[in-house]
Amino acid sequence: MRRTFFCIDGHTAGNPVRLVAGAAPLLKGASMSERRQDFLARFDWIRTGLCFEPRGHDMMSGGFLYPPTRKDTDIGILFIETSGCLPMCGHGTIGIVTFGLEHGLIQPAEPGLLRVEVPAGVIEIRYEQKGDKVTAVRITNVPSYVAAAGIVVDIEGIGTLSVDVAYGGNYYAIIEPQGDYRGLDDLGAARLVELSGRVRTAVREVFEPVHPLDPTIRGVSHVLWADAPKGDGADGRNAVFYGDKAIDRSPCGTGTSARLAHLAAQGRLSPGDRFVHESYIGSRFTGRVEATTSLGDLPAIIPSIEGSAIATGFNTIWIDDADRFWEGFQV
Ligand code: PYC
Repeated sequence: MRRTFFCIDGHTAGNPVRLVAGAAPLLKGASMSERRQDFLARFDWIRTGLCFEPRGHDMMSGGFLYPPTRKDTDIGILFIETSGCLPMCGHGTIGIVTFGLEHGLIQPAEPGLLRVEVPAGVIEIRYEQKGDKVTAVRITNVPSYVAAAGIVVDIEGIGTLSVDVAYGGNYYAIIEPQGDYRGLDDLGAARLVELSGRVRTAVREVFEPVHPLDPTIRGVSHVLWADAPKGDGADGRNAVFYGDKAIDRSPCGTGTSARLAHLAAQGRLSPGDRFVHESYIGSRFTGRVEATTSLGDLPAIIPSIEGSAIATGFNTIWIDDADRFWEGFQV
């Protein structure tokens, strides 16, 4: 049997986005969070087939558009990525919304504004369009908060680190320069990948964050190495690790949201403050602390992130069970 997926490929600030515009499976569930669980249980081969080698690579991510389950939203997004189906993905949303608008797959009721249902909740999008090009997308993201501070882990190859855990749509282990972590330029990408895997395992052994309103969102999935900015006009730099081998080429939307919550909790940012975040390759998102709020009993912020995406082409991909690697593979 062969299944054909019509995709629009591109990138947001350098990180890949594959919008799967055809052949989205029909999902069960009364919310995008429930549909995410259904997809993982019954259709995960689509994710691995489209994201893993030989059709994808270590950084591959993207998503499907769905009719939303809520009347107060315009569209739903289900994210796919090498590590699973993320509750929320910032660079993915910027790419999916850009390609969807540019190719007529999203028809907004009010130009410039969209409310989008994602597994992590409802986000608001404001975008700018010039002719047929979407030039900027700003996401007002889900409430973001610090789940733990000062978790001490001993990591082979870099020693003792104090790690904080913050949520911005996914849970991040955040590491500021300290001890033998002197900054990103001190560690090459290969070392970052190796150390990040160890950090994530060590943190998972001692702490499992659980989202106060949706217990299906749990556990540290990403590692964010924070650093001082490199370029003029930026406020910070990061390298975000996800999956098993990926360093985000973008400044990472949910990572930037988690970092904003982290800096706000430490009194280093206040509502209204902007924070220009540079990625490992020097691309940028503009973050902002929009407001303070609460999540369950916990203090939280509403962050926004702004960036842009570029479509690079159409890609019609087959998954054929005559292919030994129909489900994809990772090495
Ligand atoms: O932009 O939120 C993001 C993201 C998550 C994983 C990779 N990028």
